[in-house]
Amino acid sequence: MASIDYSQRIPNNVDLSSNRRLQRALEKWQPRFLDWWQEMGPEGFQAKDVYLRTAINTDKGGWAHFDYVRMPDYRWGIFLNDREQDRTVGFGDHAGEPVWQEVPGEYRNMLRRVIVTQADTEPASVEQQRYLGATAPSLYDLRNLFQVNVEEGRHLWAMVYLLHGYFGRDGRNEADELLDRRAGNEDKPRILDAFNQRCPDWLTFFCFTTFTDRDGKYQLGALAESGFDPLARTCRFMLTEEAHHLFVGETGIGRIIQRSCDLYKEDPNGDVRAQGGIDMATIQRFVNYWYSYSLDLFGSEVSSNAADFFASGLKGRWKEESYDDHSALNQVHRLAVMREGRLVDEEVPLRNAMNELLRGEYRKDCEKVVSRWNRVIRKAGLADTFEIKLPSTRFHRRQGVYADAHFDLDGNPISEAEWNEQAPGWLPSEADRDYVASLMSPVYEPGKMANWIAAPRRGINGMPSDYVYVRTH
Ligand code: BYC
Ligand code: FE
Ligand code: FE
Repeated sequence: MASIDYSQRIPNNVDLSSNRRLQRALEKWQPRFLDWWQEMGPEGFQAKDVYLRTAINTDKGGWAHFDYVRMPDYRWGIFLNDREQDRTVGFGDHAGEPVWQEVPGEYRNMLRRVIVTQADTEPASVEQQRYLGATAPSLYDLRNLFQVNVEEGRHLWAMVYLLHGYFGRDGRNEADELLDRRAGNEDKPRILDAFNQRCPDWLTFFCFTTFTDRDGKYQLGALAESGFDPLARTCRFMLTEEAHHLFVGETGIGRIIQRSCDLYKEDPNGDVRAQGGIDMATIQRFVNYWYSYSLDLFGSEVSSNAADFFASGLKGRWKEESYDDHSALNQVHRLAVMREGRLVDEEVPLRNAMNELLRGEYRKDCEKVVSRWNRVIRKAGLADTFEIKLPSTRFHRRQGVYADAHFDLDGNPISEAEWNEQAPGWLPSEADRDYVASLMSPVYEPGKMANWIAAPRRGINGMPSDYVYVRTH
């Protein structure tokens, strides 16, 4: 069951050939996807051999096979984790009932919306990252970018399978629209804000894969709990792919910090920019920007949508099994809200605070990442000079209960005038972006690194660091 049938036009482990209607529908969507990939996927490298991993089965260890592949020949397919015997809904009003193998009619619209929202982010990120190949700091990084890109493409397949397989005609329409919207396009933007932001440089890319892909980890984790079993099973496998994206982000920023520390020590005045590196203050401003945009992806702190998702058994909490009570009724969550210009603590019913709970788990995870970055600084002997810090979850928010007010990095309310005065020191300025852009020249020589980033500790799949991860010519 877990092993994947690659003899089919659409590789899968769901016995697709036994459902001719679905197979035909997906085979009609496939060329549209490939057109989209050619048009909006990685620019300039479609004909190059890339050392990529492909899934061979969905078992825990050893699911990956590595080889040179041209990206358009990557075998995008449909891979679900195995079905669990006698699985029951783990939370909400249907806790204890058998999970659904078909869409429950009363929740159809809600479920479709969640799946479409999840799906929309996947192609969006590929679109945002499509020009980065032209400025890759090394072949190792170039390969990692493309690995992330093809897997986000596969995540789109994962969701489109659900739309085609379980939602009939409107599912097919949604699947088509997923290829029509465009990241950052004014007329047909992607659904969530972070996926309409520009990703023009590699500092941004590594912030995105650290913070925005990490929203993916937590959202997929919540959906992996779903009582709609096909969604739970597909998200579980997506999570195993996601881990690599987070690795790329965290180690990418870690290597920039490492290099920044080295250059700081080399320069007589500690001027990292004078040495062609990215100074810690700039890294911090990019972190502030992407962390806050990614916090927005969890939706409002107080949300009746979130309460409905939980009540219906469609979207659970992070590691739902770790809770004693799975109804989340007769409980409250305390949070600070703005009342007449001041922060006051209020209680909201726990079910309405599900977005905030998930955001809390996410924040804790981000803090661990930041402490690992600070370890790099400490090892360089610069702990007294530099520290990366996450801003308050109230800082620079566009969604939720803090969106209408201004807060400093510590989460204290400030006036609009104060905000306007301080924000340029807290968020990337045009000059920062121009400076970072000025460093972005490609390095395609095996084993060589751009000056602003340290070499990775090890290569991919046990390969040496000077391995030809992408055959650029
Ligand atoms: N931008 O009650 P509210 C990933 C909308 S990332 C724009 O606050 P709700 C990946 C919201 O849609 C994971 N609009 O929120 C990462 C609603 O609109 P409507 C993606 C936003 O519904 C990197 C209104 O505001 N997965 O996989 O409780 C690379 C009020 O809604 C935003 C998911 O998101 C925003 N940031 O929760 C590749 C999981 N936030 O309906 C991939 C599925 C909110 O009034 N999605 N709005 O028109 C969900 O579970 C929920 O839709 C959300 C929002 C958590 C996003
Ligand atoms: Fe994804
Ligand atoms: Fe991802």
